Amino acid sequence: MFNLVLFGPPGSGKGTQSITIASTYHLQHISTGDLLRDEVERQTALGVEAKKYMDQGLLVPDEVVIGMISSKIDESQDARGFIFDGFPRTKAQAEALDKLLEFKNTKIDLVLALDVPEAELIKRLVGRGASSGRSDDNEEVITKRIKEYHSKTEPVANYYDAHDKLERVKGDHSIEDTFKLLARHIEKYLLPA
Ligand code: B4P
Repeated sequence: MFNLVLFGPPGSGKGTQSITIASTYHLQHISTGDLLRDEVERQTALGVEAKKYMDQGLLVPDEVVIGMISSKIDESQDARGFIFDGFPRTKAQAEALDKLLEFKNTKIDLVLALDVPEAELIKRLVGRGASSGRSDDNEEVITKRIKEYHSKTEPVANYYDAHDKLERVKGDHSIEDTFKLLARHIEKYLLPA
């Protein structure tokens, strides 16, 4: 089994790249952003709670996200491996993920951190907001999301660096060229399926 975390600030291209990585290497894609938006759309109790945070650019509480991930991993028993997109976003989530995977006799193999300048992040997210209508893609909320990233999520990179799992990749190239850079790291572990 090969398990990958795709890490980076909001708008760095985690979701965009995860889709291609998942299909190229046959990995099960788990995006906490997508899972949360699905709960919001279906107006479940979890979704109603999560929306309060997402609309403000804040992270959803750890216990909500960890519970959601745990059941998603359980649903995918036969996967070749997982690509975690947008998770973990706090040190508590990283520790919880290690425990969940250990219980399944597996672990995180590689963490790829996308590095994109802040002005480019804002430009991309404002652009996405204009076309998708996502409620968290307006300039005021984007600024809060980036602040939340620096205070709560960036320390997760140090956590994985201390475990020798982190590789930094420049994410301000085209979508195709960024994928090629990511693929170079992934293919040290597994080839396209
Ligand atoms: P997410 O859904 O994870 O979204 P994101 O960080 O905004 O975007 P991502 O990095 O995936 O960027 P994308 O590829 O879409 O999070 C949304 C919210 O959910 C969070 O704020 C939080 O409230 C909540 N949440 C999610 N996970 C959580 C967790 N674990 N704990 C707590 N709360 C959680 O790219 C963005 C745009 O850029 C797109 O329009 C794309 O087309 C464009 N783009 C991508 N790559 C490009 C490139 N190379 N060049 C030009 N444009 C590019």
